[in-house]
Amino acid sequence: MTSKIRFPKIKPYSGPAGGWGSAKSIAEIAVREHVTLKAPELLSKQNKPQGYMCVSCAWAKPAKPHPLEFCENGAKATAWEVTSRRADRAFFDKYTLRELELWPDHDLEAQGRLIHPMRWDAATDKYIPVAWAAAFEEIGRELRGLDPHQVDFYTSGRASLETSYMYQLFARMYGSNNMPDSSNMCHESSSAALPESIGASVGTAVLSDFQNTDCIFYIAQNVGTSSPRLLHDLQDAVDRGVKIVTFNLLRERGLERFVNPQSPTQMVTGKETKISSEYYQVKNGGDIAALFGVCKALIEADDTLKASGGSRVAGEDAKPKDPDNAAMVAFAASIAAADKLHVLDHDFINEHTTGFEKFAQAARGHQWEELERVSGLGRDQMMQAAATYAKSDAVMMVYGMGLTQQLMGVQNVHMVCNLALLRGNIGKPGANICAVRGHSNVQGQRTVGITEKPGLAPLDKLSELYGFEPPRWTGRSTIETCEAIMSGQSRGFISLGGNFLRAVPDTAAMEEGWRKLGLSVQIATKLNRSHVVHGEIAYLLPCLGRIELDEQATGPQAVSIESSIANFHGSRGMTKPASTELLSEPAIVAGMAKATLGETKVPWDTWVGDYAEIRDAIERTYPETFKDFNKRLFKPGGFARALPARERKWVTKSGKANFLTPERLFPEFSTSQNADVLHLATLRSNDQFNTTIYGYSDRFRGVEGTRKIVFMNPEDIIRWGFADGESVDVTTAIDANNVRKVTALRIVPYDIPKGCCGAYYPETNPLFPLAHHDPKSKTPSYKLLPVRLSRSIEIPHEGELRRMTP
Ligand SMILES: Nc1nc2c(c(=O)[nH]1)N[C@H]1C(S)=C(S)[C@@H](COP(=O)(O)OP(=O)(O)OC[C@H]3O[C@@H](n4cnc5c(=O)[nH]c(N)nc54)[C@H](O)[C@@H]3O)O[C@H]1N2
Ligand SMILES: Nc1nc2c(c(=O)[nH]1)N[C@H]1C(S)=C(S)[C@@H](COP(=O)(O)OP(=O)(O)OC[C@H]3O[C@@H](n4cnc5c(=O)[nH]c(N)nc54)[C@H](O)[C@@H]3O)O[C@H]1N2
Ligand SMILES: [Mo]
Repeated sequence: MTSKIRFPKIKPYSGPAGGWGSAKSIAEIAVREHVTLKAPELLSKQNKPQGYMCVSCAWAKPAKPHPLEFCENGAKATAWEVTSRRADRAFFDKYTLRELELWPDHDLEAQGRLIHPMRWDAATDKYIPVAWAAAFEEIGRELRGLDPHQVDFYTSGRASLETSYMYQLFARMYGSNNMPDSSNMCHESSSAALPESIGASVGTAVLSDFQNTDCIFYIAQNVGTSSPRLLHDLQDAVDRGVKIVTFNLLRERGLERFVNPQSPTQMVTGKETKISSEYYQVKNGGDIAALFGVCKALIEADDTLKASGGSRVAGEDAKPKDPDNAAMVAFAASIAAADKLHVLDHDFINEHTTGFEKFAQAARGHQWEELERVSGLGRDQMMQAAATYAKSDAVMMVYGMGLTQQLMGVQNVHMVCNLALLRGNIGKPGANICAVRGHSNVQGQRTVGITEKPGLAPLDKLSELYGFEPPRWTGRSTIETCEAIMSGQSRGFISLGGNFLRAVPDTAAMEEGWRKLGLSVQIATKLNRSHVVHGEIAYLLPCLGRIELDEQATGPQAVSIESSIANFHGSRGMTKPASTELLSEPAIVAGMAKATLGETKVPWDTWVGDYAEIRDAIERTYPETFKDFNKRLFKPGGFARALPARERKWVTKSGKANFLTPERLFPEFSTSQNADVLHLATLRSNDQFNTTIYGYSDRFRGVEGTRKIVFMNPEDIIRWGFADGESVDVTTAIDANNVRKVTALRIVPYDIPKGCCGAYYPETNPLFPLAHHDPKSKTPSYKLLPVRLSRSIEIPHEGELRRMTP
């Protein structure tokens, strides 16, 4: 292929999400990956019972799927995996790793599938093929030479339940609980907050809630790009008259309007579905204030009604904060008329919750001016959202990374629960919390024991089943692993998928520590930066992808995953593997385990020969959750995991659902004295899956040909004397002694609240200090970082140079 320079093209996108733009994009990627012929047949099996489960996002797979149960981004992910491109021997012969270090993420992965196991050769600085047995032997020897505290076992959320179960067992039998996971950077704030609030470790929503709901609060999630199949559920809901109340930093196209590419009528007529009935553009980090505003309106309306003798509040004597306030009286009256006087569900609050009074006092205490300043929303907007909420019987709370990747991520999630609890919106049809998960099996990995927290894994059971003493110490999560790598405490890093070095914060500094690892082992499908920067002994072990046929001793195997709504699904690979030299992930884990641990009670070979045996082992370990696992593997719609909170059984310390009052509205650092500080949120384009950059087109945001941009409010651009298209350097405005900088981003004027800016992940990850994370969940604050912009001496990026080799 010839070199191609694509100059950036930046202009607002006027089309809907979905529609012909989506169809065209799918066609383009199929051509690009040379998979045109097999694509249509393959895609018809995506997310279907007896088919394969999409390798992109974790959204639910319905029991009655659409004829084509995939989206534009799912199709891209499929094409990217079944591509006919190969990163083959000739490629690795040609380039040293130092040369490959200069390549952009896109170009590394675009070489295609990895096809041989390889070891880094110091003399030539190249990856050269190695036999699997020799690789396992050396990895085992090296691991045995290390203290288990010095080794980290990372998992990216794609690996199956079967692989993940084997992997955690291997790590624990080796003696380590150091199991950092992509989830630590993702929904860990949910995993920390939901158990405290409602005694569930995951969201409580089921698919049928979308059919029974009256209103959906849609917070901080970009449905059109990150989980497009969910748009079908939203579209159906809108068609039934359901209100969608959106809180987002940006006006995301998928949350505005949608043309269903699978509806011939919509495609031909171009009829669009308007998704959000109310759209609130909140400042990043402003959700606690925004939701407090909604809660305050409800609580004070309830107070007002009570004061006027119109309500029935049991055993409680709250005074309206501002009884003379005509606006509140009118507001209360307007809701009460619709709602037969029940602004709050006091029966639910009394029977099922603790902490209401403290929370209500806090809500009354926050002044509207303060809530407006922090959230960026007007009082009237928060009251409007409150009115819509109060007039709806069953309300769902759907949310994503804009809430979890925050310094106050855990409290953000508490706040979502608080709002739900005010009107009993948990554990009834059409209500519930829906945490939209990212990677296709990230939730399931936790369910089968991938965790650094010994208290969350069934250690006694593992000990009983496999006759070993599992480590009881608390292992490292992602941030702690980064610290250990930087300080040299971590000596060995095993990676089950993912691209750790690009996904974590402070990437430039991290790379220096990473090079000092004694051993780095990467199990992967495609080449990425975490492979070209490497430890002293480095292995790159290529594995089968989920879509590929996995033949073992007893025949073709299936694997399983858990979706966003806690349903388990079997998945059958179907395409011819990219190479005969690939091993499956279970086989690679077993190979390393045997070589490291020697003789154990675990029948590794039997498991690899028949994955049903692994599922039996999972069932023995978790008899309730995985009852009849093999029998139910292909149940249409999946089989559900029991979640007591769905039945209003609260597995919390208090035995109730808890109102948990955020200690403040906004994290500690203050912007008021720092007039020149902007708050950066990192974003995904419509043409990437995490660190996998499919291409340079963010269609919905009108950016084509480059990712080196920063979205700014037009007034901010003028106020600071910048110009549209100008090149700026971005520095972190936290620690003056340790300046982190990303250079030459092109300014793109955008509909984003003043004081906020947006830029792409992972290009801006060098800006994030490791310490800039939620203290409880340790989730990096990727959606809120104070930064400064200055004119750059480098010219603005002229589009990405694509250096594709033939
Ligand atoms: N195509 C595609 N699909 C994906 C992925 C991908 O990269 N590409 N990644 C997968 C993974 S691992 C994950 S975790 C999910 C991520 O999916 P999402 O949860 O959608 O995460 P993001 O795309 O990072 O952005 C979330 C949204 O939050 C908004 N936002 C930012 N800050 C704030 C804030 O402070 N408040 C509010 N209210 N909104 C804010 C942004 O404008 C954006 O619309 O998607 C999964 N699916
Ligand atoms: N600034 C910023 N940083 C972020 C985020 C953000 O929003 N902003 N989001 C965070 C989030 S939510 C997440 S989940 C993390 C993602 O972090 P990771 O999960 O570590 O990263 P991915 O980009 O998903 O990993 C891509 C690589 O996975 C490998 N791979 C793909 N398929 C398979 C497979 O089937 N098996 C194996 N073994 N390997 C495979 C390929 O080699 C590919 O290069 O990033 C986090 N980092
Ligand atoms: Mo994620």
